[in-house]
Amino acid sequence: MVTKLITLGVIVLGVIALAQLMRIYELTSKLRKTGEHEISNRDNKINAKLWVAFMVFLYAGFFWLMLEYGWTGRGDAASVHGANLDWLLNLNFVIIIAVFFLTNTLLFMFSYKYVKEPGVKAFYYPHNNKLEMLWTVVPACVLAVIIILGLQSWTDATGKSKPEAIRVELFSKQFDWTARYSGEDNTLGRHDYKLTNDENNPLGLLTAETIKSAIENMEASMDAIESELNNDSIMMVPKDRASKETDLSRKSRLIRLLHQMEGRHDAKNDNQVYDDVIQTDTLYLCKGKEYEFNFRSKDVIHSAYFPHFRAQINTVPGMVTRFKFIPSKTTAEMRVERMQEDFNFILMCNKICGGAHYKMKMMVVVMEEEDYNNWWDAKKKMTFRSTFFASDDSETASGEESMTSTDSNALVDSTATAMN
Ligand SMILES: [Cu+2]
Repeated sequence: MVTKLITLGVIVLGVIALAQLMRIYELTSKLRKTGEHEISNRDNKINAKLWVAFMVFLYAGFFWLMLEYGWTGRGDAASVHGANLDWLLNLNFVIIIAVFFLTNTLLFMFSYKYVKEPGVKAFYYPHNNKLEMLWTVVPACVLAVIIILGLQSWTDATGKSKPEAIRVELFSKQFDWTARYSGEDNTLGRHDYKLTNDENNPLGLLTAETIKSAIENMEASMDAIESELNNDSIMMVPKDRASKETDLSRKSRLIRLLHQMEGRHDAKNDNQVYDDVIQTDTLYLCKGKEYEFNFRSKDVIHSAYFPHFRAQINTVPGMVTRFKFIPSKTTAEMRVERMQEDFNFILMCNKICGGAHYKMKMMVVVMEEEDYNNWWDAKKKMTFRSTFFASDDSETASGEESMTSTDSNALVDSTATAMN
């Protein structure tokens, strides 16, 4: 507190001192009978030279940054389309850098060359149509090329994926990612946010059973509220009572929608959901396989960012966004290439989405096909059904067993510990 006051005092006194200095300067120039606006020839020459010195300093800083951090500081891409995207980004950089040097050199050198000379009057040159045309048309053409190439890359990345592409959903919420592999049928089952339930349906997947369970949950919670409201022995302040009543009416609206959903539901596609596999913590990918990622968000807008694969897209509540890519390097290969033993690919949130945004990330491991198949063979038994809706059939046992056998993979093990 005291230091703050002292700092404030120093600042105030500094400002006053500066004002007094200005005043002295004004008075001396009055005594010398020269206006403050009259700058001496010597000062002009010094300023002109300082412009050039600043230009040299600016360019030296630019080259120093380039040498220190490397060309754009990204490293090589680890996806097939990433190479093309890097080419495009490099093209942008080349254009920007060329324009940067051209305009800055002109600016500083003109200030130096045309410094005010006594007796020389400035050349009055207000307008030139040809020049205007030139600096409008040339940038417009260059921009058009960049934009068209960029749009092409964008439609490539977000366009339709091949039928054999592996479909994976990435579900975002404050503050983590959950992956859902589409299972044996390679089709992601349907979902509806109204069915979301932390206990048995974190992703709001849509089947006859999940609807039934959602209705049961809703009925139970409505019963609890109703009995609280009707219990005379509980003293409740009017504000609490009102908020409970609002909650109850909201829930009764929701349960009507759930009943409608139940009536309309056709269970013949339920298996598309049941064989889906939910995976948290780490996303496992296979090198050389095309992946179609479908993104959803539970709460706010997040942004899925895979820096090494050069992919990023927003995840938006109420809609599914998509892109595809083919990983072209395994985690092990990247560790050798970057000479970094603990290197890991990462998926992170790239949109400030709340207090713990900074830790919203998921490790990504890319494996060779054989390793990947081993992992998947164990993992695919842990379906949505066996995890959450195991009925009397034997699926539960095999599901739980495979949970431990997954960890036998050496790479998976080492990367998991590295992440922690
Ligand atoms: Cu986020």
